[in-house]
Amino acid sequence: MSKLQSATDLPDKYLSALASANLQPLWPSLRTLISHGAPARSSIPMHWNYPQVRELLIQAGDLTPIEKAERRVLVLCNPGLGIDNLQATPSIYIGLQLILPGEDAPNHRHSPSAIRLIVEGTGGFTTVEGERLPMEPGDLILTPSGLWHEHGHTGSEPVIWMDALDLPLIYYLETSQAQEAPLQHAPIRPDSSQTKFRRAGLLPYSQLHDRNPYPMLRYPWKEAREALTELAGATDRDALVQLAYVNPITGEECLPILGISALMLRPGESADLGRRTCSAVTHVIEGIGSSEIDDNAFNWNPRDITVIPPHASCTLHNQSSSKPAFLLMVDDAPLHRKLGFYREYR
Ligand code: 1HN
Repeated sequence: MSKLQSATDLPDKYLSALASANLQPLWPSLRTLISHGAPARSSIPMHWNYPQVRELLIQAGDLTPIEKAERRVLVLCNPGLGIDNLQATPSIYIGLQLILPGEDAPNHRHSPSAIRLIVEGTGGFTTVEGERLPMEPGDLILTPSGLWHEHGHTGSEPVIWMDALDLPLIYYLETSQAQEAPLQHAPIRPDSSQTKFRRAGLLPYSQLHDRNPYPMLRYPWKEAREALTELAGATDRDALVQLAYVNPITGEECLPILGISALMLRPGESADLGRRTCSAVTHVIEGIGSSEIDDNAFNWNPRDITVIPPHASCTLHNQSSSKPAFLLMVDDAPLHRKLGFYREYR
């Protein structure tokens, strides 16, 4: 592969003539833009200990009234991408959000899609398009692009959840926008995970011809944990125990860009995830362990959050020899699959 000319090899006069005409030569940047071998990468493996973030988030509860924040969130920023850019990975935004008893986070909708994973506390709820979704630790709640959503809290302790949004990408596309509306006082419907989609393999008959793109918005952890435990019993020791969260009607991923899955590591298990083209973020629902991501090793405890950059190698270890560990994974694999270059390799 021949070395290409760099900009400094060109006469200054020529370079300033190009710049004043809003032109750039391609060839000095070509090898970075389409890197041969591994892609150019700025994001780095990262890890946040939950107690440290929690302490600062609880302080925000004293410092910033909900009316002055709309959403009281601390954003987990990957320094490789510049901490002002609010990116955990190139495409994934991650925040930890606090709501205190009696507070309302007002109703709005926006073009980015969000998922929420409840981290601690009970009594919180999100209302999405008139459907009231209770928040119990470990539950997953979707607020897809364009759906009205608001949060409330009728319990007595702080409620904290992890938000994951496809915001970096939507913002980059210059199409991130929101609208506000009064709180949803309409009759509150119960959550469809408990009514219409109670069992895998059984659908309300009308859904065969009347398809809602986002039929189920809450995935209770109690059910996902049971399903993982059953799956572990039917999975070879050397295979991953992993469940994808999908649309119960189509079986496809829940959201267009972000993918969600839950992993169980059996006692003492090490799982080599290899390398994937996509980026990912893991959140520990239960258990203790460690993640080796390229040359970094992070020990984790419940509620910690770890970033796996695109193309990084990743091996997960459950450090308990008696208890399983459970991780939630958010990634941008659905987008990579749609773009036709999703790949897993070693
Ligand atoms: C948002 O709407 C929420 O609804 C949380 O709770 C975090 C981050 C960026 C943009 C919109 C929410 C957000 C957000």
